[in-house]
Amino acid sequence: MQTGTLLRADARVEDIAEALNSQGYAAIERLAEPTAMDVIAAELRPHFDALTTRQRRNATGRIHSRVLATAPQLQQRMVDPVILGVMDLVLGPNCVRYQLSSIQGIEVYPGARDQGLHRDDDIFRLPHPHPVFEVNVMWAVTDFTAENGATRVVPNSHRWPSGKTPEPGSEHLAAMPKGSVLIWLGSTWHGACANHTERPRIGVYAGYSLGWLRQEEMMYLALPPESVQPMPENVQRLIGYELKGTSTLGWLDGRDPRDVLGFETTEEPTSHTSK
Ligand SMILES: O=C(O)CCC(=O)C(=O)O
Ligand SMILES: [Fe+2]
Repeated sequence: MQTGTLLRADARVEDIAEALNSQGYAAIERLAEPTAMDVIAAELRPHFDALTTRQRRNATGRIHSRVLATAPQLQQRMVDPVILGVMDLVLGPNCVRYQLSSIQGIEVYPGARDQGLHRDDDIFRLPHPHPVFEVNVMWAVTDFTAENGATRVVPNSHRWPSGKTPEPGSEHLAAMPKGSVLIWLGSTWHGACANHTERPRIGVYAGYSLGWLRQEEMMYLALPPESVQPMPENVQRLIGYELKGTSTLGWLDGRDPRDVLGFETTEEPTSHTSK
């Protein structure tokens, strides 16, 4: 399997977005410090350890958006300026505000087999090709290697019509050191590789989508107001605690939900597109 190219951490967001739009994915080497990933690994550890054997289906442990409440370093990665800069360019044109659709911590244990290739946005059952409404990222919390279950992606597959499936061996391997991030369009075929090593592979998946679309996870239940109140304002907003249109989309009792909940609004949102 061919190894995908890694962009440098100082790459321009325009160039990252261009790679993403043209080949369906982009990977950025060490966008975050490896030590930040160690902090995230520690934040997530109790949640992974609490999974029962039955929950570790296909030798993979999955924890969900709820973990964000007790993971300040993970919160920071969700609003990484480079990631938001890319989302501004790719999702921004089709919505007033975009949002976090779901988060998953994914621990691929030794012995896990190849995850089947799939398109994440097929949960919406829209025929392909279609305009981009979802963009996903995977932070490498441990190194991602050919042996331990790195994600593989099928270049250019985001343009394929429904029903066309990948040829074996056509994938690119997103091998990347800890702290790197893989970004792919919701329509790009991909999946985790098998883990042939003795150690788990840990990644954090985050889905971003247009602010007028239903979120994959029930975010207001996973992260209710009392758990979101202590978070930074831009994280609260990304979870969905804001108006998603210019006046009424996402309102509560006819008002901005932030005002109703007593959430402090210090500044007009600038970190992602506001039309
Ligand atoms: O764990 C990975 O590398 C990919 C996971 C994935 O694609 C998914 O769960 O939808
Ligand atoms: Fe996926």
